[in-house]
This record gives sequence, C-alpha cells and structure tokens, in this order.
Amino acid sequence: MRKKKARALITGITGQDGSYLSEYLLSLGYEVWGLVRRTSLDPLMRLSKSTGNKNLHLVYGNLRDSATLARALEEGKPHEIYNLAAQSDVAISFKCPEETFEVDYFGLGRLVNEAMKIVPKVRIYQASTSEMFGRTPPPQNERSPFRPVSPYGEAKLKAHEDFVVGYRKRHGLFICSGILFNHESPRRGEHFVTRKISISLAKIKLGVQKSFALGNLDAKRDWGFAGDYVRAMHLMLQQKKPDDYVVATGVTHSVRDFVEEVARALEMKITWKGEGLKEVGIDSYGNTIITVDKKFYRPHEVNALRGDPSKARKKLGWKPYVAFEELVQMMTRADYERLKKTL
Ligand code: F7E
Repeated sequence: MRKKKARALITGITGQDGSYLSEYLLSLGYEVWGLVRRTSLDPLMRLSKSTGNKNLHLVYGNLRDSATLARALEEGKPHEIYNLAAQSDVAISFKCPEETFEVDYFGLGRLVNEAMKIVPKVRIYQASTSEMFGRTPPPQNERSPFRPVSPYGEAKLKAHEDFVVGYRKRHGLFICSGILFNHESPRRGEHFVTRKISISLAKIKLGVQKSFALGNLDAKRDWGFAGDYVRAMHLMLQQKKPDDYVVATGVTHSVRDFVEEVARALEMKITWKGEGLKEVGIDSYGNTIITVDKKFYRPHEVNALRGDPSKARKKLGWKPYVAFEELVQMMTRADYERLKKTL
C-alpha cells in the first residue's frame, strides 16, 4: 500500500461492488468517500457493515452533475478514485440507450475532467466490462477485439477508448480499465439472472412460489465472486504504470448449469423437457417450475463469455478464491435462510 492514510472516492458505493470494495479499503486503513445519489432509501442500508466507521464519509452527488463531482473531489481530495457507478443492466440499456450513454460514457468524461483539475495526480479505476467483447468468441483477453452488441457494451467501450486509453495517452492520466466478467454474491441486484434464480428456487423450495420464467438458458457466462474481484481493482491502482486487465475465473457455465447448481444446493432435482421457447424445467414431483419467456430474451445476445485472466495473475498476483460451486452455494444459502425467516 502506498500511503498510511490513503484516501479513496468510490462512485456507486451502495452497489454490490461498492459495498465490498469499501469494506476492503476500510480494512486496509483507507479513508473512504462514497458518492451517493439522493433517493428515498437510506444509502447506508447497503453499507450496514461499515456504519459508524469513522473513516467512511458519504457525499451526495451524481455522475450527471459535474458540480457535485467537483465538490466530492474537493472534500475527499482522494489519491484513488474507483468509478463503479453505472447503468449496468444490459437488458435495460436496449430500452434506455440515451440514459446508458449519459451515465456510462459522459459520466466518466465528467469525472476525469474534474479530477484532472482538482486532483491531477489521482489514480483512477474504471469499471469496464466483458460486455465490450460482445460477439468475439472465447476465451477473451486484453488483446481480443471488442465487438459489443448492446448499448451498455457500446457505451462502456467508448468510455474505455476515449477516457481510459485516450486520456492515458494524451494527458498522462493514471487510469486503468478493469475488464470484469460477471461477478456475483448474495448482494447482487435481484434482476440479474443469478439472483433471480437463487431467490425463485428458494421460494419454490419453501412453498411460497410455484414457478418462474427465464430467457436464454444456453447463454454462457464466466461467473466469479464479487468479493474476489474488488481486490483486483485495488491492485491495479498500486502498480507503477496504469494498464488494463481482464478479471475472470477462466471457467464458463450456462444459465441452465446455474439453475441446476442452485437446485442441487437446495436438494431439488430438475429435469428439462422440450426445446427453445417450449422448454420447461420439471421438479421431482412432476411440477413445471421453470418456463421460458420471450420477454427475457435480449434483442442481441452475447452468447458465450470466458475470460483469460493470465495477465492479472502474472502482473498483479491476483487470483480468485471462490469457485463456481461455492459461489452458487453461498448465494443460495443466503437467500434461503433470509426468506425462511420472513415466513
Ligand atoms: O444476464 C441470460 C441473459 O443480466 C446473464 C452485468 O453486471 O455482467 C452483467 O451483465 C445472462 C444473459 O448479466 C434471464 O440473456 C436468461 O445472457 O445476469 P445478467 P449480464 O447481462 O451478463 C456484465 C459483465 C456487466 O458488466 C453487466 O453490468 O443470463 N438470461 N434469462 C437472463 N438474464 C436476466 N437478467 N434475466 C433472465 O430472466
């Protein structure tokens, strides 16, 4: 670590990654400033583990509003900035492309421009994504071509090209892209497929739900644990030179595999019947508990992602500790126990 009392600003601190990263940085002795948007919900709800920590400061602000970014930077005078705030829902990005570009592209532009004025020596982490690879076949690494298929992937790629690669070259800014593959946890948003599956099957097991619908069961993702991935973010900013890194497990599974693994964790058995939109998942009592619904399909799908994290392993000394089966068990157990208490 560079300084005894290093200061970090995290945008998106109330999200899954922000909450793990803030806990990690606080444990390393950092003073953490979290940018939070004003909502009717208490932002500290997601940060309950850090509540009362005197090294955690929340400041109201928004990536759409340069003045609020300037104020947060003036207040925190960070050595490191982690830009985790985003419109990160791929399906929604097809419906709200403008909003997605506004936050995911222009938002980073506002942040880096204010940072260069107020804290020119700052080191910046940009949350880039495997969605930038889009149609490029796996395995994907830092040298693979980018072929995004969603407005989210496009906005993140443009932000990467203009404000990460571009500003590094033109302005000598210390800025890194973490090209993170899907990363999950019990804190994952409930509309992402992993959480949707763990919650729905736990409810079926508890007898409070009969069935649920999914989209493309054959899509493949490289799913890792968010708690492992925030260590990589931090490591990137401790290097001598800024660079970009793929962060992934190197193992891929289909949505169908994820369903089966959750079922196994709940001691349920699922048999698949039919094909395409007619496919169903049936439990051991003969009940149809999973159907396929067109509305959960994307207009353009990224069919297969599997990252090659060799560079992060070699240069950062990073590796993931939580494997797929353990991740699924962790998420399923957390949802099952939480739901059981509410019954
Ligand atoms: O979908 C398929 C869906 O929404 C995973 C974000 O963090 O990771 C995330 O993006 C796959 C896709 O995540 C349903 O079509 C099937 O193929 O959990 P997801 P995502 O789109 O991969 C990347 C790395 C990011 O950067 C993003 O910000 O699952 N799928 N049925 C479904 N997906 C959803 N959500 N719901 C379904 O019913």
